[in-house]
Parts: sequence; C-alpha cells; structure tokens
Amino acid sequence: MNVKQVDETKITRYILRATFEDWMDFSVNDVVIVGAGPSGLSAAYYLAKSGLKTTVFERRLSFGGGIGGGAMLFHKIIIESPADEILRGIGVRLHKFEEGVYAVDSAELMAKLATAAIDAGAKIIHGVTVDDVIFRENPLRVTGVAVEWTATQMAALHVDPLFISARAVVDATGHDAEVISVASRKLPELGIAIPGEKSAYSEIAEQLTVEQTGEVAPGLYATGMAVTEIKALPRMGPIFGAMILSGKRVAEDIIAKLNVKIHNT
Ligand code: 48F
Repeated sequence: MNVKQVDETKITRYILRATFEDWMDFSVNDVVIVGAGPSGLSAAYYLAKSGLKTTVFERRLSFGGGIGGGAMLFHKIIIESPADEILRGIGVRLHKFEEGVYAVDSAELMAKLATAAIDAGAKIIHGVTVDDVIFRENPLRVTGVAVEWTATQMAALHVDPLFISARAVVDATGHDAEVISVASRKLPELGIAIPGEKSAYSEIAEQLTVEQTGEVAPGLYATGMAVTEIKALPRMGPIFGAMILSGKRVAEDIIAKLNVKIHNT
C-alpha cells in the first residue's frame, strides 16, 4: 500500500479553501438552527429534506445535546409513539417495553439523527455559539444570527462576531432558550415573555411541547425544551419523543410559511 504524500502547506491550503467555500455559502440561508440536540437535528432533517438550505450552529464539538448524558448518565432514553416511526425510518433500533413505549441507545440516537440530517443536506458547524440575532423593521422581524467561536467566548476575549442571514431562525438551544432570551431582552418590541419551565409532569409535558412548538416572533421559532421555557410548560426528563416530534413540527411550520412567501412574490 502506497499512502499518498501530502505536504503540510497543502494540507493547510486545502483546509482553508474548503472551509471558506462553506462559510461563503452558508452566510445566507433559508433556515439557521441553533443547537444540534434532538429537536434541532430532527428539524434539520425535515427542513433539509424539503429542499430548504439549512445550517445548524452547535456550541459544542459534538452532536446530540442532552441525548448524550442519557438518563443520569445511563446510556438509554425512552421514546414513545409516534416518534418511534420517525426513528425506525432513520434506522434507530428500538427496544419495546409496551405498546408505544421503547428504550433506545443514546449513542445510536445521536449518531443516526445527525447522519440523517447531514445526508438530507443540512450543514452542521461545531464549536460556534450564537450570541445574538439580526433584525429588520417595517415589518419587525428576525433575519439572522450573530456567531462567534465558542472558544473565543470561553477565553472571554473581546472579539466581534460574524453575521449570518436566514429567512427563519430556530431556537433549539434547550432549557435556556438562549436565542429567544437574547431577542426578548434586546428587542422588547417583539413582545416575547420568558416565564420559564415548570417542574416535571411528563405525562402532559410531551403533548403540550409538541402542540406549542412554532413561531414566537416574526422569523424566530422555538423547538424542543426552548418551547417549555417560553410557554411555562412542565419538564419531562429522559423521554424524548416530544423533542423529535417538535423538531418535525417546527420544520413543517417553516416549510409552510416560506413556501407561502415564495408563492406571494
Ligand atoms: O439541550 P438540548 O438537547 O435541547 P433539546 O433539543 O432537547 C432537550 C433534551 O436533550 C433534554 C430534555 C428532553 O426531555 O429535557 O434536555 O431541546 O440541545 C441543545 C443544544 O444547543 C446547544 C447545546 O450545546 C446543545 O447541544 N446550544 C445551546 N446554546 C447554544 C447552543 C448557542 N447559543 N449557540 C449554539 N449552540
């Protein structure tokens, strides 16, 4: 076997060229999703599958958000119907306990959700934190995000961000609803309140989270635990059906909205 010889400078130049081609491309998007947890990855899968140009910015260097920790670090989480059908569709193996209730491996769920989103055409960028939104007036709407290296933020360096535009921005940041929080603080005219989630009541929380998923202000959408945070819903712990279904629902909302706009112009 002859291993191809590549000199160091070529490695550098190829990496820079490929990276900047990508950044030039996804500086303008149909949809930006903030957070590659279960709801963000599910949304990315459906949005990309519909043909919308979709970029996910994830603060960490990994996929899956809260999936990885499983339940108190046990490597299983619970999925209930009808989310099981979605997971079967992307090749996740389910261990059935009773009709409509399954356990899944956290590593398998993270890997296969991410693969499904990427294979559908979504771009996922790790190590980037979204710390603000872009807005326009008349009519008032969110039109993109400000991004910064997570490492820069961790080092507390004073560095200005870059800006990325999108026709729709999805907050999939989980319990902290970070994007919606910053928008509500800096743009009070959007009229977003953040009452915070309630204590656990899994039996009703799953249904409510899916039902209340959607647009929270023009151009700005919530999915996953960000929904419970802004709608004062109960938490549900290590049962993840609603996260997957919420991602699907926000994708359907955006697809419907953006398509309407396409027809109107
Ligand atoms: O927390 P996370 O998994 O959110 P989710 O999709 O799912 C919630 C469940 O994991 C679990 C639960 C279900 O019953 O209670 O908590 O709503 O994933 C959020 C992802 O967003 C990233 C974060 O690192 C995580 O991977 N994230 C958070 N803030 C930012 C961010 C930010 N400002 N910029 C980029 N990524």
